[in-house]
Amino acid sequence: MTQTPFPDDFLWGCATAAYQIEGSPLADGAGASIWQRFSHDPRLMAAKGDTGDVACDHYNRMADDVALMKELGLQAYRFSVAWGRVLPEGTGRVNQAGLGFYERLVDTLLANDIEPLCTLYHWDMPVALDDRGGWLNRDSADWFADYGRVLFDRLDGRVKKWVTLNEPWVVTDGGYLHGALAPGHRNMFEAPIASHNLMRAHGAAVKAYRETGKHEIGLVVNLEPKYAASDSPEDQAAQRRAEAYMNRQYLEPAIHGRYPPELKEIFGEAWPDWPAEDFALIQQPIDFIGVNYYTRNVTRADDSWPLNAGPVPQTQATHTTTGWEVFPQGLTDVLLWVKENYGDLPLYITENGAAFYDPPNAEGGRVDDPLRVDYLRKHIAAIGSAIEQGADVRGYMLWSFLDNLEWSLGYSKRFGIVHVNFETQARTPKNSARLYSQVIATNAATLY
Ligand code: GBH
Repeated sequence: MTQTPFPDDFLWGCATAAYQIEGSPLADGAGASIWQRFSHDPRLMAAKGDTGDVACDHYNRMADDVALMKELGLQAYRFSVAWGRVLPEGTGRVNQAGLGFYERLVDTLLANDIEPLCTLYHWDMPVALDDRGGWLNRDSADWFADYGRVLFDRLDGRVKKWVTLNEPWVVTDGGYLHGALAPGHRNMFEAPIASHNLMRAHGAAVKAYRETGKHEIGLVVNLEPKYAASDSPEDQAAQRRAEAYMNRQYLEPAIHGRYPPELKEIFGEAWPDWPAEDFALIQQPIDFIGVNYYTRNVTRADDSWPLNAGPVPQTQATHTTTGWEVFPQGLTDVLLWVKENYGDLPLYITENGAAFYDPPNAEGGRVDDPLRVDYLRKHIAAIGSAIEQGADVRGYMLWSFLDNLEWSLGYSKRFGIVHVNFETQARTPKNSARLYSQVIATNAATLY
């Protein structure tokens, strides 16, 4: 048997998010989310007409979907809870039917020996709270902790790995600065406030978890290593700004209780002076860091871009259908970067995967997706390499189990290892799913 760098108890799974797969967003007394509102507004949604109304109909097909996970050999499944199913008004009254869906999901996973990883917030704030200012309201930290308590009380023990937020950078940059994602604001003064309140909410939820929770809770960040285009002081400074903005804006306060100084330079007068006590709340000890990795950036000073940092296009490289460069080495580099800058916390890859062209129909019951197979092989090997160099990586959650609603890009971008025919809802494992089953069965030894 070939040597594998992956430890015996390494956790292999897949990830999804509620609004992207569930459908039936208003069923059984659920309160609408900002994504319900955003996707139904043609002025906001880029892929007009694509909504989460049906998505993968996972809300009605949960048991079959878990059976398919079992068939593929998944050991873990990272899902998110739609806040408004559990608390239709965002706070206060609990909707037992909505909570019941997640309880059934968790029980079905456990009955199939699949470990649940539960994310509290994957971008779908209840509209009732958005109408009160959403993440711009300082009370959002308390709303979020109260919501967390409802889930911890009901599910801790059955769920042993919790995530507070998925990618606060994307929530802020997409939702409050550039308007490409819900709630669709474009406001430089709002972005730092939303970011800061997201981090206060993260801290408040971790603090609430410590009151009763007996297992692990962490934060998920999207990381794209930034490589300076040259040794010039200008490009080096651009690299530092880009890194501070995307990669350190959330890890730095969560782990070290401070912001990178570059943010003040980046936001100028839009960057407030924060109350010192906020950092004590934000810097709650966490049990792991979740890393979502898709691509990298080569960065140069370029004042036609915000941050005076622009990308250097990598014309020779392979790109996915979302236009992202395929760069496996970046995953090794970023895992070692986290270790170096944020210490020896256990790491999970909480998302990694790629959209490539797949047909809308799985003709003859098969989907040949060689580019995705190649992407996965290389990225999993890149994790192996990081482990060999000392990174404490404990698991890998492939994005994604199913083709799904790629947010404002709609159904045109397919990230699944299981093909979904959105006319018939038929599921067809792609060749990449077969590859992944082998990776799991051999703990990746077949890759070496
Ligand atoms: C994740 O975010 C989400 O958590 C998930 O819901 C989503 O479906 C999945 O990824 C796929 O998109 O244009 O080259 O500069 C992804 C975070 C941040 C990754 C922005 C790509 C831009 C790369 N993304 N980044 S580039």
